[in-house]
Amino acid sequence: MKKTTRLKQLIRSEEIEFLMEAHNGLSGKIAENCGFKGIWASGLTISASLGVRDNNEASWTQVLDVLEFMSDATSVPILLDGDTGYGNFNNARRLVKKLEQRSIAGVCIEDKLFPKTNSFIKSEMQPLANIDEFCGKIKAMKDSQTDEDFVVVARVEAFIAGWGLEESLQRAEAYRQAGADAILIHSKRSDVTEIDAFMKEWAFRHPIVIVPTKYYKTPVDKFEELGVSMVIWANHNLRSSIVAMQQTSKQIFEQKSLIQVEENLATLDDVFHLQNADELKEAEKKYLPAN
Ligand code: SPV
Ligand code: MG
Repeated sequence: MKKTTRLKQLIRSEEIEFLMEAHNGLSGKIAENCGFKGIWASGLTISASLGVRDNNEASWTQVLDVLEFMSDATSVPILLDGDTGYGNFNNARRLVKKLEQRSIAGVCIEDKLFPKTNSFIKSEMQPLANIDEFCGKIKAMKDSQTDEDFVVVARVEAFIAGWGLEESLQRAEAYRQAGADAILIHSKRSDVTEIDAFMKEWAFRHPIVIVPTKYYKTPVDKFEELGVSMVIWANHNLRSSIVAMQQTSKQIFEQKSLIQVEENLATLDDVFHLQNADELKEAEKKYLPAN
């Protein structure tokens, strides 16, 4: 089945589904090997892993290069965090074309202005996109996809920017009518109250995606009860790798020895396995001269 069709099915399925964050081919493979049915290519973690900020400092073609590795390394669908679409409707529809060429299953765009700022930094000062302009962007993206199952998720940042329920609902409904396949409603509260209120008013109109980074203490049962379609664990592979790398670097630096760290690391065989080294061994037998 096509990756696009798979993602569309996940979003529309009766059951709650989960996407795991990845930011390169390796983390994508790890997420897939653990059983995740789809991957969130996070703007925050791709930028952080490149050593830059989540302010569109990495160009969109640099992000595409990362995605190409991620897509080649995995077989589950990838939903790209496409920020604001990297410009106006014209930039966003060209993005769709380039994502389709790389077998990326869908893209999420948020209703802020380019260059964006991460939702958890100075969020109340962040200007939102004009609703009509954003709807035009969604329509242009949907009109330009050549695969009918390519997914466009529209992300509402109204709660993040300090607007209330009414503004969030108005935007979500406008984006639904513009043709978005799902709405991502984001909240920076440490409890689920905004999402709860939104879901009750929304009343199962269209699939809803959430990112519970800040309200992580809320059990998944609650999201199910509210009728959430998809949950994104948005940055946890990157954050866990930061802790692991900091500990390892520190230990090796201080001890000038590998003795203490060795047993806590993935083995080299683990690395070769993740790189699918065995396949190359087999191919060499088949394609290289025998002597
Ligand atoms: C990301 O993972 O880059 C996101 C989610 O957009 S958040 O960081 O919560 O804004
Ligand atoms: Mg992001």
